[in-house]
Amino acid sequence: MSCAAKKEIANASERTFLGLDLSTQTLKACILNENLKLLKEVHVNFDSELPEFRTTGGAIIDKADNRNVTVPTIMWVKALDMLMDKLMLEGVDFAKIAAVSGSAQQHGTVYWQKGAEETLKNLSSSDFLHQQLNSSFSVTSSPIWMDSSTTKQCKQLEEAVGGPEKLAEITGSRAYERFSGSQIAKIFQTKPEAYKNTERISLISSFLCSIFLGKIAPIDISDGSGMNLLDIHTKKWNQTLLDTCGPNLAEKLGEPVPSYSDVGPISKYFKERYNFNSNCRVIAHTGDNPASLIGMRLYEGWIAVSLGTSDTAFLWLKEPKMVLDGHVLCNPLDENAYMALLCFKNGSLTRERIKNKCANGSWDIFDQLLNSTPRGNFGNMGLYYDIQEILPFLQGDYRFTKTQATCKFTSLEVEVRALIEGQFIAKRAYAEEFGVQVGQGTKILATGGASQNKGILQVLADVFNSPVYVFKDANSAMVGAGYQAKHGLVKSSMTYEDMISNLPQPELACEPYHDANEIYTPMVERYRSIVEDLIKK
Ligand code: ADP
Ligand code: XUL
Repeated sequence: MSCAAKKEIANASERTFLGLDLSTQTLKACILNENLKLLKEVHVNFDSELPEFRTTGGAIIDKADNRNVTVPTIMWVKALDMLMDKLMLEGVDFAKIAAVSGSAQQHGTVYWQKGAEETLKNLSSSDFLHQQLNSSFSVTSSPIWMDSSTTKQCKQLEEAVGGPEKLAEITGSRAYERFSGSQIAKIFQTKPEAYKNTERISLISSFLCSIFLGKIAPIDISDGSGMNLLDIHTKKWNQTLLDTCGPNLAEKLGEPVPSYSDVGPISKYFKERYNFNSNCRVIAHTGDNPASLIGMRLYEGWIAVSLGTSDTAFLWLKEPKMVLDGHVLCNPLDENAYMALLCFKNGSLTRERIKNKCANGSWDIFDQLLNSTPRGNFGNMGLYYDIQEILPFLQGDYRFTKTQATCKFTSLEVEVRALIEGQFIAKRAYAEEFGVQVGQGTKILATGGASQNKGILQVLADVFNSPVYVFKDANSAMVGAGYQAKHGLVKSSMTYEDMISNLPQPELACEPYHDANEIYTPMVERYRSIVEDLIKK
């Protein structure tokens, strides 16, 4: 037994928790203390710190067919090596970490080559992870959530169970191109040899967990419900759907587990290389949206709006609700509950494009332009989809004056407001399908990179006719993973509510103007009819 193995983790008041978020553009990590206070935070940006992989916004979009979007899996491993070194440089005492959990961009899949689990178990602590895992992937580029190349496989999944409604009833969603089931089916159909050589398939979250665990980690039920394969009622894989994707898939996926499960001790590699304690536990990792739900401590009556690379909106659901536009996922905190999720692909990167075009690349100028136009934008509306959008399934820019379609707005400030209003009007329209009634005591909790922008938050408050709140520690997915690390460890003696009861409350950022409802309710109606017409074309 090594020295580290003999050591007890420091007493409860000194122990810490490690939370990670492998998001689209960065890998982030934080250290929380026993009271869940943020002690340290580090990150690795993929584009700027790992330029050899040539990603843009953390992804590689195929030039010949922009529906194919992937990431070299080994880039994430290399980013983890760098992240661990940064934590070390920050003086983190790894021996005090009592538990680790993580979150990751949802839906993307990792294909472990035959023999990879053996490699994971026997990693040498004197070398970097990326040097040792370089040939562990049977498919070297992981398809990620931005991919939309699997329309054919989506149809096959829906047909297998009797149509989109039936699939949504079973799995919480009709078939979506980025969901893992159709992505796995595409790999089986287009790279049968690679599929055959695949020992296990992980989600990006369970892949990250596997590295900490030193063996293949189970998929958690919350991220697992973003695959179109899991029965969200029984929390088991649906065999018909597995069979539609490829042979022996149950074996390759392994049994799903509740999101707060303690899945084992930290691996030998981390003990030897970083001096983690033998008693440090690894808690299942989950998707970034479920982790954000944990980090934002959502109560009933709240809607979370995350403004990251993708924009998402989510809420706690007591019961599943069948909708065709949107998703129902298993809840990461409570096995009997669910969460509703809406995802919009064209979030921050589209805002950045319009900022570069209209505001000289400056968020300050962008805000000045936004604030110089009135609510309702003189009746102008814009829909901007740089890449194939999910809700609605459209691509391209669409501009409308009060009366008709137009190819150009009269000024830069009108364009800026049209973008931001259009993005939030869409969120409200789809949220209403989940039964959300805006302005009826609803409160919005904003997070993600763009939630630091007051001008953008004011439009959010107005469109939803609801106050908008933010947390000081903006990265809710990373912090949520840290909370889950503690929750997974202490759940038998303490409820999640008790665990978070002393944390600071969210702060009010903006309130809606008195005329907000009058202006935006008709615009939501107009948005619905514009989208209906565009989809028919
Ligand atoms: P992800 O977790 O998906 O990688 P983040 O939540 O970290 O993304 O958000 C990153 C995005 O935040 C950037 O792409 C950037 O466009 C946006 N952002 C950063 N600062 C601002 C700002 N002041 N106003 C609007 N957007 C911002
Ligand atoms: C959710 C989705 C994205 C990713 C990346 O369905 O596709 O939000 O999780 O953040």
